Amino acid sequence: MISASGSIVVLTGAGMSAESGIPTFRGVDGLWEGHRIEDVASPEGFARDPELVHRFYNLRRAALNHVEPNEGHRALAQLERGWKGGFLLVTQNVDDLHERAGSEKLIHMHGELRKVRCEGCGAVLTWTQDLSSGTRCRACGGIGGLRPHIVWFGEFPFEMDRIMAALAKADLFICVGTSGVVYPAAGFAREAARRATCRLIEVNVDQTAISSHFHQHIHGPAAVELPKLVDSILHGR
Ligand code: BV8
Ligand code: ZN
Repeated sequence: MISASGSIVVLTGAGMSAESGIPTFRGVDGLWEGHRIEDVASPEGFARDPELVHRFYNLRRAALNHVEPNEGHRALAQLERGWKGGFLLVTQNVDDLHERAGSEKLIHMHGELRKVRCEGCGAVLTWTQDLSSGTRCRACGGIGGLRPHIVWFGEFPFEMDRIMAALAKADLFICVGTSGVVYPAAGFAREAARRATCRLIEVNVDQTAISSHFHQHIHGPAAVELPKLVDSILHGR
């Protein structure tokens, strides 16, 4: 499938965490408490009703205390450890299940639930509790400047240069559990496909908006299909 010195890029979306009990965005029809997620996860939404947005993230941050990585997360960590060539895992997810499963070569292109950023002093702080407009910044003591360290709709994703550089030299691109609706992540398959020798594999329980870019579509849940795929990559089965 790929030479042992080849480089692998993996992109994961909400379907990666579905079997850990974290609902996907399409699973809830893109709604939360009757609000469109694009409206809540946006700077405009935060300016309009900061407490609503804080509640949206406080509930999801608290939910992290009750979920565990699944066999899919563990399989990707095993692939990273066992692969001798280049490896990069890019996730659109803001949960910490990849790192808790042992992944290290990891980019959270849409930010992280367990981090907050101070608009006053720029500090990015690890944060596991609730956040509100009255919370004081541990770094500068300012109040009212803390926001989730999350990339909202209309904001620039993190580490795009590093991601595009990895895609430009990928020999294998694996896309797991994303509906391929949100850009620029949804465009990564097309980027990888620019390299004629790159093999593209999609792992999903459904067809997606980007399925046409892939050479292989593995139809099934990530926690079931990824351990088999990783085994075939590492042991050339
Ligand atoms: C940007 C953090 C400029 C927030 C997120 C009009 C047309 C095209 C684009 C746009 C447009 N208007 C605006 C845009 C740009 C916009 C965008 O794409 N909008 C969409 C809605 C049209 N994008 C942006 O604003 C981005 N920024 O464009 O800046 C720019 C552009 C280029 C270069 C530089 C700058 C910022 C987007 C980031 C928004 N933040 N997350 C939070 O989480 O609260 S996005 C959020 O939604 C997720 O992070 C994720 O990215 C996305 C949800 O998608 P998925 O992860 O795919 O999840 P989903 O539920 O959709 O699908 C789940 C899939 O899993 C399904 O396919 C399902 O079948 C599958 N599945 C389910 N169970 C399993 C499974 N698969 C395997 N196993 C299972 N068990
Ligand atoms: Zn501060």
